[in-house]
Amino acid sequence: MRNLLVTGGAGFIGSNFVHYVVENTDLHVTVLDKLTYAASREAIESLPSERVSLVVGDIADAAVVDPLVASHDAVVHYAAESHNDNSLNDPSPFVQTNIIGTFTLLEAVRRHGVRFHHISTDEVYGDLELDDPQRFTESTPYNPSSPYSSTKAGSDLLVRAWVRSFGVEATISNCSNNYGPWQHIEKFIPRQITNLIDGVRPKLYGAGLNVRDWIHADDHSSAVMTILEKGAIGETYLIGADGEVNNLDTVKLILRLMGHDENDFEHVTDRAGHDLRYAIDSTKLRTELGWTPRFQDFESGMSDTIRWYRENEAWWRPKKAAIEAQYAAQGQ
Ligand code: NAD
Ligand code: TDX
Repeated sequence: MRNLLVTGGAGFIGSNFVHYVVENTDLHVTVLDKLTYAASREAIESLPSERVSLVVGDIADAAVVDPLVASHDAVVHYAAESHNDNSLNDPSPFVQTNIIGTFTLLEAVRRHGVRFHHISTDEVYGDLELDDPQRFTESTPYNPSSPYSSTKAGSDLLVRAWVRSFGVEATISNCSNNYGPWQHIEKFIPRQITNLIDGVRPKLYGAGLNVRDWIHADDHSSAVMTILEKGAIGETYLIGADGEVNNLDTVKLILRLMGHDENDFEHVTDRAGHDLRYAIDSTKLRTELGWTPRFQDFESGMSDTIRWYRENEAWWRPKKAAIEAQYAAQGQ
């Protein structure tokens, strides 16, 4: 394997993976990214041009995808519409990119016999009760709740069928909630950090008892590289770092680390169909492939993330007013 095609490599997690590949391997990376509102060209432009090149294009455009796939040894597929709240306002780009885009890539890897790794989410499994002793495993039945998670579930099922019916050499990973640098400020953690920088109180959906299983984006990248190198074709691996925290405690942690009273937040309109709890059991990845996460301390990972948003205001500032206006229109 010498050349990787990374779709969505200008997004939050994809760009982190591109950095990981450059720092830890000799591989060349081609990023295929449509540069939607969620992309950051800046996230990858500091990387050496002899290691990373960017092709601006749509994963649902077969004329772009086919020759690119043909000239690479493996595809790592991050590109997606990724925000649940947006999917409630307009599901259409989610169906187009997450389902038709994945289908287009699968047809190309089928035609050219190229290795494929599909990036997905724990949200395909629906949600858990707060006191459920079981966490999600690779055999949990699919039960997605939102337009976003249902289109990710649809894309996972396409990958499984292309493996079984056409012998495509693919693996799938379903990861829990990521945090870290370059996450779009529409998402929970960066939204609250940038609100506080602006002197605005954090906004908690509903009572804030919803639990998310946080993992640092760097750990997601090391897990994906492990699966690419050692994963068994046709297998699914769940990626998680035992990071369950409810939203209320997360907001209190951010407030405390940024020097505010822990109770200085406000409750806002809840998300429709809001999943209660996600929790990943990553035993298979750890025991079969020997992966372990590096970031085990949420508080220090959060401190680093807060520092990053303080130091990179020039990147997020131009997006902030429009995002907040959109949320305000929804009572959020
Ligand atoms: P993101 O929204 O930050 O980035 C998505 C990237 O995909 C952007 O650069 C965007 O321009 C690109 N893109 C969108 N549509 C495209 C298209 N049609 N053609 C080409 N490029 C396109 O998303 P993220 O949070 O980095 O998530 C990346 C992947 O990881 C997604 O597949 C998502 O489902 C999955 N995932 C995310 C999380 C999380 O916590 N954010 C957790 C588990 C899995
Ligand atoms: O302002 C907010 N207040 C709030 O309480 C926002 C934006 C969110 N929330 C809540 C909703 C969720 O319970 O915080 C939690 C996290 O919200 P998001 O950052 O929107 O993430 P989530 O919906 O959990 O999905 C994320 O993890 C799984 C990613 O966006 C998905 O791409 C990934 O698949």
